[in-house]
Amino acid sequence: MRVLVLGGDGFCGWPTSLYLSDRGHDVTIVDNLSRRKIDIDLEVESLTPIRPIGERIRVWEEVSGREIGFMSLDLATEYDKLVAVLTELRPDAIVHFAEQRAAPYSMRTTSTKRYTVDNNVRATHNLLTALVETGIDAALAHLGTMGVYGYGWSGSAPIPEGYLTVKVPTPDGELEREILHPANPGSVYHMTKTLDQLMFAFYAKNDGLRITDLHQGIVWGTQTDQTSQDERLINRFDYDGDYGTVLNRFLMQAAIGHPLTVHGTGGQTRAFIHIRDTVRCIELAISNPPEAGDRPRVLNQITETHRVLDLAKMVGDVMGVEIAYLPNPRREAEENDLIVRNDQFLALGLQPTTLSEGLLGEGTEIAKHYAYRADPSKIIARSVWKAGMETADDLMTELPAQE
Ligand code: NAD
Ligand code: USQ
Repeated sequence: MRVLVLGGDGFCGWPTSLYLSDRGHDVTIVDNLSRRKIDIDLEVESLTPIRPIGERIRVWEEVSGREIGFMSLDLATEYDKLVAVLTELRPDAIVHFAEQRAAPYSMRTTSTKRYTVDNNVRATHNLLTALVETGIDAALAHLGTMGVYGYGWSGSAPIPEGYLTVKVPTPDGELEREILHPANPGSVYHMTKTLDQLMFAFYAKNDGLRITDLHQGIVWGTQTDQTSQDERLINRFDYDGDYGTVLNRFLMQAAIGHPLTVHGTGGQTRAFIHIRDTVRCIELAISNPPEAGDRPRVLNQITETHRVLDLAKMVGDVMGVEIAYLPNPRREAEENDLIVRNDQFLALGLQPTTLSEGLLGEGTEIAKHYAYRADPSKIIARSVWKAGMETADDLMTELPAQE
């Protein structure tokens, strides 16, 4: 298949591009490299030394003999260029990763809230209108998030895959309907994903676009079989308070002997997936698209759920580091249950990579290997959901000083 990977320079996009290329697909990456620019603004770098996109692509060709195309393009602002790229390449499938994806970054300032909405909503809408304008009937797979459902809204009932069956009372009795699961975002970033869902529903209904929305859990791990073939292909590893996600952060913190930064009681339960499964799910999704006229297909792209505190205890026990219970900078429930349906990916043949000490060990090795690149001052999450919330800096004196 000819596949466009939008956001193909990012944490999920780069390994997906290499995986699809390795599997024989003809891949072109579209990215405006905004994620690299945000690192510069935040004065932080991926723990792993990621190479410039041109070098990454050259090394992949050297290693695999396969070419990957690259187009520098801002999906949110360069609409005409997007139409030109689509018209020229006429992709069979499009994978859309290209959004600002960090909840803490989206809550940092008024400016980052506005940027996140402007970037994400416009990028998605431009893509949809460009597909309609060009008449390209590509299978579109978008990376959504488990966070669109919110946490704890339906108690301990399993979260369905996108749609919920409800009973509507009428004077003549109850009607049964399937509706999009109510949206309950916990950050401006998550809110943009709920807005994306409405745009998908409209364009699938009105224009027959074939859309799959992948409600992905927190991705952990770093390397795949492809990115580990040469150090210059290494994937990014975010550990800072804005972009680092919880399990990778704990692995990195443990590797440098930093207390594990549990927010609040650590009673938050979240869904997880390893990066190796992310790339497999993407290929399954673009190979099994809905038909024109179908509503968007929603798949929960997760393999397991864990409580944050259980993860901290697991990492802490294996690595011999303490847990630091920090004031939670987010407005979120202290505790929640989470049971998630993921039947569709299992039926498509996904064999989940579950969290095991072996994989934790691999993550820890990478974190230890590049620990010299870590800036410990960037670890604490300082972005608060509401002005005036207590911050972890109040406890900083209690945390051991870092080199
Ligand atoms: P990332 O920030 O590493 O990658 C996103 C890429 O998109 C970056 O390379 C960035 O430069 C590019 N991009 C952003 N806006 C763009 C624009 N307007 N035009 C062109 N390129 C643009 O993020 P990631 O972790 O790889 O996440 C990819 C997608 O998966 C996101 O949509 C995210 O919401 C979703 N997701 C990620 C996770 C996770 O744990 N990382 C979990 C669930 C869902
Ligand atoms: N947390 C800690 N300590 C930390 C970091 C996080 O206790 O050092 C807690 C948070 O308070 C939260 C949970 O861990 O309760 C998850 O936080 P996270 O930063 O790992 O994940 P999140 O903000 O939800 O965002 C990430 C990705 C996002 C994706 C989402 C999937 O950045 O792109 O959409 O995971 S999901 O969470 O399923 O919605």
